[in-house]
Amino acid sequence: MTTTFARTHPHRGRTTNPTVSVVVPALNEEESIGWVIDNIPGWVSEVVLVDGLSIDGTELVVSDHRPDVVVVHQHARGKGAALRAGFAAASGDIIVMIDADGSTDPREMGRFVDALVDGADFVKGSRNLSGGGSIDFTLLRHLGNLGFVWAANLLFGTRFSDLCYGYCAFWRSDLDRLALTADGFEIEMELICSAIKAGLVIAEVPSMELERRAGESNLNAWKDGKRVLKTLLTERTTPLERRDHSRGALMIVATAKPAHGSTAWRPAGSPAAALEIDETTELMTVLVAHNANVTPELLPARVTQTVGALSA
Ligand SMILES: Nc1nc2c(ncn2[C@@H]2O[C@H](COP(=O)(O)OP(=O)(O)OP(=O)(O)O)[C@@H](O)[C@H]2O)c(=O)[nH]1
Ligand SMILES: [Mg+2]
Repeated sequence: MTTTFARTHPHRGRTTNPTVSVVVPALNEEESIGWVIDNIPGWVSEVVLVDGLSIDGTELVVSDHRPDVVVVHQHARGKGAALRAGFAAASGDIIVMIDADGSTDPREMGRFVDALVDGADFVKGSRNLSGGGSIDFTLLRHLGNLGFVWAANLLFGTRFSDLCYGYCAFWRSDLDRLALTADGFEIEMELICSAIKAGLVIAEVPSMELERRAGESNLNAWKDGKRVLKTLLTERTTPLERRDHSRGALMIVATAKPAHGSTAWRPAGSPAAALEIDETTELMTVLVAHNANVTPELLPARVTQTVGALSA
């Protein structure tokens, strides 16, 4: 395990016997998600699945394999929006993020949690430490990744061995300090840059990236690579306090999901747009968190309960 940065803030309310929430963003992963759910360790107290409006049976498979999974929906498209919604919904002391395609192995989770309990604030998996690796890297992605690691280390004076990997864990009490805003795959870069700037003690643990078990990749190496690069460069010069995360993470817990192919569930632009939901969806609970600019008037009449901060 390698550790970077000195702690600049005291531990707040940390326990040696923490509860753990696992957040899993999933977009059309019906063929892989069952394996992922089945391999989540028994000591995990909560699994939050963020369904990115899948048009396959992802949610059904999940509820078959683990009926107590908390399913939430995101307010904008993309892995970043999904993770932010999932983080806001999580209730455990520790949040672990993993992918739904089987490429991040849930059986490795213990080492992430152990590193946090041992004193780290933020733990990231590394495919380049001894004991780690990847059987999912293409040459282009591998070279791109090395470039990002080199550039980030240069810009931030760090000694990371890997970046842009979707296996991370942190204490939920630090979530607000991370002030996350990213909607797309650049969320992984934003997370690390935020953790650095927030002065968190960051540890790397070895991780073996597996092949996605089935289905289609959502990543476009060039397009998403450019977003990651932009995030890295912007992050170096923008203090955390200047980041506008007022749009916040808003997630919607529904009893039924919108009809397949529904256009009513739009990517966010305004909170009103985010809440424009399909007529077939029966909303039970809307969870609003992190200063989302949502007022009670914007909530549809069918919302029976709100949890979290409404900015009224
Ligand atoms: N909820 C949600 N999940 C998403 C979205 N985009 C990607 N994901 C999930 O995020 C995880 C990572 O996405 P992948 O498409 O596997 O991207 P990748 O791992 O970089 O690419 P591969 O190595 O080719 O699999 C997977 O679990 C996806 O299902 C989205 O818009 N919404
Ligand atoms: Mg993947």
